[in-house]
Amino acid sequence: MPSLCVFGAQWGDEGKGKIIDSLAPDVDLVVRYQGGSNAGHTVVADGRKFVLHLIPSGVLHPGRLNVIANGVAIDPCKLVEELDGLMEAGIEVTPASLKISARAHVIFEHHMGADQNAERLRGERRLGTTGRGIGPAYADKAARSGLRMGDLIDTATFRERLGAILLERNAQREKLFDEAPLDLDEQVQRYAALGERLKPFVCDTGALLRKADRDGKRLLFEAAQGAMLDLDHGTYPFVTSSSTGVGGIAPGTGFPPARLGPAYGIAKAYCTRVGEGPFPTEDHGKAGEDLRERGHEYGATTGRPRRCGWLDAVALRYALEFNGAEGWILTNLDVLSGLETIPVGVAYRLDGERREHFPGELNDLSAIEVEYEHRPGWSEDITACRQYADLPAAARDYVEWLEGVVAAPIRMISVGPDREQLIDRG
Ligand code: 2SA
Ligand code: MG
Repeated sequence: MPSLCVFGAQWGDEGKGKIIDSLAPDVDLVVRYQGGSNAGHTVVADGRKFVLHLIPSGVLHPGRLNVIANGVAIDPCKLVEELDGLMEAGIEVTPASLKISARAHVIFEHHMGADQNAERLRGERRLGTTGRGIGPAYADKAARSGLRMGDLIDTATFRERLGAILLERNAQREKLFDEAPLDLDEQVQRYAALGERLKPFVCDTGALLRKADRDGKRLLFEAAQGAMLDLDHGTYPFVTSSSTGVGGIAPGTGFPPARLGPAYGIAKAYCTRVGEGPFPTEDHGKAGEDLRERGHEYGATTGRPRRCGWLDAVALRYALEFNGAEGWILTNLDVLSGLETIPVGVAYRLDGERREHFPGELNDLSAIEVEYEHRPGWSEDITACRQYADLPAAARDYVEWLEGVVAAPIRMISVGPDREQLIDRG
């Protein structure tokens, strides 16, 4: 296995943290390549819960090299907080176990302000962002006016570069939002100190990854958010500002696409979405609320209650297809235990016509009706199952029926939050 990519095949929060953590012992490097501290990857190890935002989910396994590659938008404040939190919990993170790309863009306070102001301006049409400055930071990157980790740690030029940017941003803050300007001295002092702290971790991670590949090391690429939040292929404009699938790896790392190995999507046995935007199989009633409580569906970064509903086979098929997934990993199957029947969206109806393909247009998405199939449920607690054969027959039927509907094999099944609660189907 040269490399492996694991991505979210829904709207995020599919359980990527847990799956990456359980795959980490079999690889040498774990690489985050997009998104930023908007992500919340939860890992439960020996009863202890860790929520990772920027640091790859391989960090709990000693001996792995964790890489924050160039495609990640880094809030240095949050990164240092995360490092300190891990150290306090007894997880050692050193420049030998974590590398940060000098090319990764930096999220500053003005980006967070711009994100939150843009949401306020949008009013009813807000996107429901995490407010972490993601959109404005990636916009600056594309506009070629961003600063990168390499600039942050360059003490000779940092002040001048940030000064030029703040001049423009402060004018906007004052004129458009009647907000106090950010003080250059204070900002330079704060961010330069963060840069100083992070400097030992910063290097050319693209070169490092290519060399690791040449040396026969195994790489695991860890996506953040979900395929349906992909900037190009998701439900635009209700998306995040990066390429959340396999397509983001090459630009986000400098790793040659021809060297990429198989990709696996992760999907929950039901579906959630946090933030605004289309969610065809959303359940607005009691069943949706029950899913939220049983699955503890609250944002791992913002604490926002997640919208809940049923597995959408149309969207999932699309997500697996455009990412070229060889198979997928089914998570939170235990949350469905006790349901008499389990609804699954199998097709859409638009203008009276049956559709099995995910529409690209937002207008079409708001007009669709979902066709459901109701599968028989099971009443047993499945959280202690470790072999596929341990699952009740109805749960196995559900799994095998899903494989058929989505036309892709399910490689692993998660039956609880702990790293042990996993069924590997090989
Ligand atoms: P942003 O902040 O610009 O990326 O927001 C744009 C949309 O992307 C969604 N988004 C997410 N969706 C699910 N999970 C995410 N991470 C956190 C979590 C979210 C949280 O793990 O729970 O705590 O609220 C994540 N990050 C971004 C976001 O909701 C917008 O719809
Ligand atoms: Mg999450």
